[in-house]
Amino acid sequence: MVIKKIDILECDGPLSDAHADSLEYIKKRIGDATAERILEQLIAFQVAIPSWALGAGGTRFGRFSIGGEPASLKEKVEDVGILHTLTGSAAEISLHIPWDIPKDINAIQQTAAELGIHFASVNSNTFQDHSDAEYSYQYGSLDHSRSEVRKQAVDHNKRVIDIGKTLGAKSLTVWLADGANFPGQKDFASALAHTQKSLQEIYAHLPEDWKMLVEYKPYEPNFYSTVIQDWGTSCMLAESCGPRAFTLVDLGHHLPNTNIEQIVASLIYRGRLGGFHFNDSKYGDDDLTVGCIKPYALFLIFLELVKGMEAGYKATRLEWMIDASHNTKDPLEDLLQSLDTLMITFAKALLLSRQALHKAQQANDPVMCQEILQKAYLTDVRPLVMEARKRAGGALDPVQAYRKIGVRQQLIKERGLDARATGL
Ligand code: PSV
Ligand code: MN
Repeated sequence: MVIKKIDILECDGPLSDAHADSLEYIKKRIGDATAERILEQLIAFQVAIPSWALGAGGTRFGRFSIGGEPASLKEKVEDVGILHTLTGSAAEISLHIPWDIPKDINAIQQTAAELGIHFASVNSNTFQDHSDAEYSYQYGSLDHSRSEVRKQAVDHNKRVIDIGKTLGAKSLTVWLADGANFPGQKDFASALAHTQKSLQEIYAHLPEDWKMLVEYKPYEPNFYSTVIQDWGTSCMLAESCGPRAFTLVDLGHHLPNTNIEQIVASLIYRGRLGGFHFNDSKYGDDDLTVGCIKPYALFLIFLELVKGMEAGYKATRLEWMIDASHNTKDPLEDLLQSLDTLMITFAKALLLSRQALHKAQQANDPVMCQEILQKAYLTDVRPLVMEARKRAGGALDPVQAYRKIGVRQQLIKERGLDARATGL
C-alpha cells in the first residue's frame, strides 16, 4: 500500500489553521532564527525502523496477531515506506539476519529506492539456533567453550556483513545472549577472552567504510550473568577491536534507575558511542513505546547527545534506531508515536540554552541549572515538530492520518488477517 500526498493534505486540512497559530506563537517566543535552526535539524533527523517491530510482538506467554502483518521483506520495507511518508523521519530500515534474508536483492533494492528507504545497521542473530547450522547456541556463541561453535557464530556475523554490503548498509550490530543462568556455570574470564577474539575476527571482515556496534545488556535471556553486561565491557571490547568499533546503547538494557545520560556522556568523551536502540521501560527490557514511561530521562539523554554533536562528535554518524515491540498496539501506530516523541525530545534538547547552562554550571548554581533545563523541557515544541513533518511532506498528525486513511484496514485487505511477520 502506498499513501498518496492528496490523502495526507486532506487529513491536514482541518488542522491547518490551528497549526499556523501555534507555530506563530512559538516563533514569537523563541525567535525566528532559533525556530528555523531547530526546524532544519528536525527535518534532517532520520531514525531507522527495526524490521522486527513491524509485526505483532510476542512474549513467552503468547502472541496476538493484528492482521495485515508484513510477511516478506518487501512488505516490511513497504511498511517503513508508510511510516516515512507520514512522518518524513523514517528513511531507514534495520534488518535482522536470518529473519530478513533478501531473496531477490535487486527487487528489494528497487522497492526501497522507490520509497526513499535506505538500509541501516544489519543485526546478527546468534541467540537462536538456525535451521541450517550444525551447532546449537544454547550455551553461548562468540563466547562458547568450544572453538567450532565460536567459528560458526563468527562465520554467521561475516555472512551478515556480506548480505548488508549487497544492500548498501554500513554497519553491523552485534548483540549476544551469551551468559549463564547459574553461578559457576561459566568461567567469566575465558568467556570474555573468547568473545574478544571472536569480535576481533568479525571486525577484520568489516569493509573499510563500515562500523561495528556492540550492544550490551545486563540480563535476559540468561539470568545470572551476561558476557557483555554493561557499557564498560562493550567499550573495552570495542577498543580492543579498532577505531571503527563502537558501543550501542539500548535504553532498556540497564538495571533500574541507571543514569543513562551519564553513560552517553562518558562514551562520547571516549569517542565510542556508535548508536542507539530507543524504547522505554518500567522494569527491565520492556521494549515499550519511546518516552511513554520516562520522558524526562529521555530528554536528559538527548541533552548529552546534542551537546556531543554540537561539540563536533561524529562517530562518522550516530545510528539512531528504535528497538520496541510489544503485543498490545498496532505496531505501525506505536512506531509513529515513538518517532513523534523522538522528534519532540530532540527539539527540546536543541532549544536549551547551552551557554546559559555552562555559565550556571561554572558558577555552581544548581538552582539556575535546573531552571534552564525545565525551561526547555516544559516548552511545547509540538508546533515545530508538526511544521518539520509538513515541510518534509508528512502529516501534521500522523496517527490521526493513519486512522483516517484506514491504513491497517487496507493492509488487512491486501495481505489477509493471517499474515505473520518473522521475528520473535
Ligand atoms: C536484545 O534484547 C535486543 O535489544 C537486540 O538488539 C536484539 O537484536 C533485539 O533486541 C531484537 O530481539
Ligand atoms: Mn536492542
